[in-house]
Amino acid sequence: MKLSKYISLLAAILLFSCSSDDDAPKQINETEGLTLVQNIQNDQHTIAIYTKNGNLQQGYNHIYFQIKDGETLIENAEVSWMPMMHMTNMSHSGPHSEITKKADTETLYEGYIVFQMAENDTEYWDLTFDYNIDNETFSATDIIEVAASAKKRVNVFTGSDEVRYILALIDPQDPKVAVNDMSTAIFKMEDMMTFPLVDDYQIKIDPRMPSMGNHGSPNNEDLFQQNSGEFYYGKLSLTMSGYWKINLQLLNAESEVLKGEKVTEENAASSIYFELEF
Ligand SMILES: [Cu+2]
Repeated sequence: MKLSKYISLLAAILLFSCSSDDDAPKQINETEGLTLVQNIQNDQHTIAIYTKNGNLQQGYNHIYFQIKDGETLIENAEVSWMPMMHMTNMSHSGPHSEITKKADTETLYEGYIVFQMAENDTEYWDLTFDYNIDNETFSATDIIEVAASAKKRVNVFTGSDEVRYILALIDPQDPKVAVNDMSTAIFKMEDMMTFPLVDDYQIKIDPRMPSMGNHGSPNNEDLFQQNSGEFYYGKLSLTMSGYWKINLQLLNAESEVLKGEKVTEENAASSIYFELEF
């Protein structure tokens, strides 16, 4: 912090601490800008789940929640969660992060879940929270609604290495006519419950507009990982609004193509892709 800023902050603190009736507890709304998805309850607590748009959908979801004991918001819970899809002949989980407290908040927990499938008439997801508050353990489970996404945001496929992969679009959430920051996550399906992030791969991108002669765009940058255990980042150039197909190729650490094809005169699209429309 710059010295001048520090001094004005100090002045502000002095000014406020001198004012007489400042004893009321601070009412900070840490869920501002978020929309309630639903509450999951047990005998003791209500877990209020939030996202930006108030929905959960197939693909990557950044999820926030608060744990309430009556009107009190719990600040010191240690939480893990488990999404489960109950299909007619088996159950499986999906890629999900650890839970952390959102930076600069007291009561807001956050993480992400990638739902690789949407619910349907007979198959559904539920979400379990297991948590610990002052050495007491609790659990809460309920069914959640996971709608199909209108545009393709997640690819599930077997690579040429016979490994099952889940490739999810994270950004851009709000694409612009510009060179957009793009990010994705790649997970390996180890078993029905275990989906570790994959390191040291590469994702080639080729955005095209199928409705306009399948033209592309300049200045795209393929996606790489900066550090292991992280997402993959690159640049996505969108030269006009409308429907874009982001053709993908997944390459391993040896730069061997595991899945996806180059777009050519003869081949209009890759077998793995994301879709955007804006
Ligand atoms: Cu499923």
